[in-house]
Amino acid sequence: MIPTFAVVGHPNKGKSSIVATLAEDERLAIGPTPGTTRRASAHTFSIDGTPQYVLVDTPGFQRAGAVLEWLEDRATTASARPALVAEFVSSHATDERFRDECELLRPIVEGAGILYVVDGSKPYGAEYELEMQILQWTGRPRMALINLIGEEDHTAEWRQALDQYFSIVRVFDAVAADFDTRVALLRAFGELDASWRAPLERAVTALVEERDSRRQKSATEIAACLVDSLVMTERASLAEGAPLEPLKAELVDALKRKLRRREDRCRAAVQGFYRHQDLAREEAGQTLIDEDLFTETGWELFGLSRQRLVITGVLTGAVAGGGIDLLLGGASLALGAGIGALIGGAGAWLGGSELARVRILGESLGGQVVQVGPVKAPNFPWVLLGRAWLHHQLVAERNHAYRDAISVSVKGEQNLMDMLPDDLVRSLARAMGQVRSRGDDPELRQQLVALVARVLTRPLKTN
Ligand SMILES: Nc1nc2c(ncn2[C@@H]2O[C@H](COP(=O)(O)OP(=O)(O)OP(=O)(O)O)[C@@H](O)[C@H]2O)c(=O)[nH]1
Ligand SMILES: [Mg+2]
Repeated sequence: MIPTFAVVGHPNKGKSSIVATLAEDERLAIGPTPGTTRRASAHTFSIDGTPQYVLVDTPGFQRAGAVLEWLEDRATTASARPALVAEFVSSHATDERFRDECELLRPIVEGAGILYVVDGSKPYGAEYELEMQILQWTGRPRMALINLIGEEDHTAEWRQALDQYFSIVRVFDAVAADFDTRVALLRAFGELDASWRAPLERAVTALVEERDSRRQKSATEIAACLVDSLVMTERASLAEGAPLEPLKAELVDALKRKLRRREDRCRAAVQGFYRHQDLAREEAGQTLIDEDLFTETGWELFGLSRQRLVITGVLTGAVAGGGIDLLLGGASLALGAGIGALIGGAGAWLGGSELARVRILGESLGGQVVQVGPVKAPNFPWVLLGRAWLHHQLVAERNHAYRDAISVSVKGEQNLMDMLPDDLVRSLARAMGQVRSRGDDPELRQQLVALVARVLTRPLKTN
């Protein structure tokens, strides 16, 4: 049988949040009012279609005192207790007063392990003792999870009480727990019952492999987005005698829209790999991740700094074509005064009207064909990659219990891509330069995938 755990406790203590995080379910109902969950529901966590474990979300205890009274009235020997709990459930199946208790006890009676959830930011109280006693009566393997919903920390007093009823007591923050904490918790589940150890070890292995595979898939998607964006153009025919300017501006706008859509598709795909399809981004555009692809602030934050572009030879194309050292005196230029002049002001930085190449492709029937693109601004692929890196990290590290919109700021507000080591920047620059000069080809894509994967494994400091 697949290891199955019923997540139980007082109302509003984060039971559903724990199920959402461990089962990676972004749609499970979580809410600030007690009683959000009304029915027990089983959530199977599968990887590649193979079920790994099941978590049963349940409503909270409502009438623990009355249940315990019923049990104690009929108590005989300790060994008869589990059967008595089962009898309680079967004899109250249609009793509305005990609906929540039946919902939460049924999966346990049917063989699930118990995960008892408490809020360690609230003081311990005697009322919880009744719940713990009922759970003890079931005789099932059980672990207590101290979730911290608020700021205060009453973990120590909780531990004293919980240790008496549960073989394992762990602190687990449903919203903020990182990957390693999650893995450690699964291993602890395996300690509850000998028959669960092997399947949960397999689940841990599968989860770690799955994380690598998600990162690899993301790298493939982001590399594809980079290539597509680097070769993207927009064309229209210019009627004979018509002025070039308005058409050119229209085409630049159309190209930008197309590039934004491509980036959106990339983000959607990455979110899909991590089962975060529904993730909303912060409204109003004031947060970094939602910054439009084509704004000067964005270009200052993501991408490489001007200095780094020059030092690494990216700007001059020297890494692709060779010769930066001859041309500019190499690293001696790094702190030189010439850099600003070389690269130009902020306008030239983003590209402005210069963002993309404009070409007249020759005569068509009624006039000429105008092509805008590909984007030639040097920092463009770096900005794209910086945005993708940040987005990937936010999605990859996000627990499924965390329901706020995605938002972030970056420490020090420095250029994101400057955090990469020089050799990686150079290799990326070479590959991007080749895409720019040669166009799309499968071998280049593969190179880029490997390089992007290296970027994605690097932790990005955010606050
Ligand atoms: N900050 C923080 N909030 C949490 C955490 N866990 C749960 N919450 C919040 O606490 C509230 C209750 O969470 P739920 O997961 O719905 O709790 P529940 O125990 O399933 O509640 P019922 O279904 O009503 O019994 C929600 O507003 C959650 O967002 C946590 O670890 N940290
Ligand atoms: Mg709930």
